[in-house]
Amino acid sequence: MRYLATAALILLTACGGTTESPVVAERPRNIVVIYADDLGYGDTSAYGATAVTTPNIDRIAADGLRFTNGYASAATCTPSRYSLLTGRYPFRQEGVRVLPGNAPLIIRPGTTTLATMLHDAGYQTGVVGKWHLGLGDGDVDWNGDIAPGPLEIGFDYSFLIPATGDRVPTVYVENHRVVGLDPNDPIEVSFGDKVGDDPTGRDNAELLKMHPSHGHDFTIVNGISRIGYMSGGQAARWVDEDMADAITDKAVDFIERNREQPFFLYFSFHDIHVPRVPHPRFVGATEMGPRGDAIAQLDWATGEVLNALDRLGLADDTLVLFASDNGPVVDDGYEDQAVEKLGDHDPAGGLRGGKYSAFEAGTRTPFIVRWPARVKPGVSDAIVSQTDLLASFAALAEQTLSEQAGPDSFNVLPALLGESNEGREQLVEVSATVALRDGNWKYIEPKEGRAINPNVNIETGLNEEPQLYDLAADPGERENVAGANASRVEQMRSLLETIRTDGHSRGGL
Ligand code: NG6
Ligand code: CA
Repeated sequence: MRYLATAALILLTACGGTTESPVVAERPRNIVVIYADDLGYGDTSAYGATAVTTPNIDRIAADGLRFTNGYASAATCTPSRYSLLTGRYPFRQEGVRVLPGNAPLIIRPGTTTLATMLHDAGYQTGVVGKWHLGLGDGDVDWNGDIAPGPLEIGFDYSFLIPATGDRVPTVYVENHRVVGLDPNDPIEVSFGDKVGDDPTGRDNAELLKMHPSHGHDFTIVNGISRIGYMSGGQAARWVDEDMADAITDKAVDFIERNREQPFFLYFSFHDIHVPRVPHPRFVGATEMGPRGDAIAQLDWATGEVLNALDRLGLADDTLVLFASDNGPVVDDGYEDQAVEKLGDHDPAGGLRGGKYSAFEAGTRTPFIVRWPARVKPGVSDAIVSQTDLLASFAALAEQTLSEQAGPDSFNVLPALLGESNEGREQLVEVSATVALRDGNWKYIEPKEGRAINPNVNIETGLNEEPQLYDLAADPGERENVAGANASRVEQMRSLLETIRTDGHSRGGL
């Protein structure tokens, strides 16, 4: 732990030298990234929701800096997580898209990641929860050592939901091993031909406690049919109702075990992704059914982390970042009454689109930074991206990044700390197409496709014509002003092209 003695001195002098003046931490003792899944810009009371209250997330916001222009790099999970860890836009590498449950690790060992960088800076690094970046280097054997994975890209500890709650294998992986696996009941997984003879949602709907609305009709585990086939590993299979408790316990354990030294925890929720099966104690927490109750559960888990930090006396000097991997979706493939019980709740908080969409709700998410020792509470309109964490936290931890590292990661530390209202000037938003935000202008690259994804009932933002929106005048992206601004459209089209072909967007590379 190091403190900026000069800053403290200046502060002491400026405050008249009273002994009560706080010492200004140069870098946080600990860093905790709390990452929600599919939580929309408007899904927490911190961002205006009234149909659900999120006292713990609101506590982070009340004591921290709440961003109104904080972004994930993409409108789906894998690409956003890839960018968060590598500081690279998803299109820099082939195959960075929503992955099947048996996909190989897509971040190659040797890549600079948030975890390698913070590990080098002296933090004990851990990831707990949803991974969805692939494991192994091809044909992963779930019965042996599962590698490479997080431990090969900078994490000292991992406890994972390997892909998603709705994809097999439905088991936890701790470091290199499936937890609780009986070697006499080996796991087999397939995203092609059927393996084993477990019942499936397609053939045995009578066994289901939650029915799919689209897809999700393969192997049934815990009364819920998933994406992909799985056999074996009965003793290791998770119980969805206990998942939030299981991962929260591991996250709190990690904090407790590392209380004596600096740590970086990446705590990645399953909630509020489908299947939404909160623990019975959260059932009925809201009037919105499982989707709302999953938000209540996620808020509870957030509170458990905050309480652990309080209990250990670490809260003041721990930087907590709360964000989500992409925007909201109501029906994402199971009949869980999310549509029927939505009522007046607007998961997108007034933005257009949602998960999968090129419109703002696809990538603009809750984004809150709390670090009591240094960050003053407030609200910031600066444009910041999760892609920026690598460069920004490197600056914070005084680590020098190599030339190749984080080619799209900008050091927006002053904005993250509330010391400046300037974040990024430009930002790329990845979905089924690509969009560029430049200041308050938003350009969406033309692409053929359906205007609405009928399964999830979300506007995709796809259009064969270029789209340009003035987010200052038209935050809901209602009026396409491309026609009246041909030169701006051309300039943004060409800038986007350059960002892609150059292989980097950060200057000086
Ligand atoms: C889709 C799934 C959806 C969800 C998504 C990934 C179907 C019909 N839909 O293919 O339920 O799993 O992938 O979500 O299978 S994400 O948040 O991990 O990107
Ligand atoms: Ca997601």
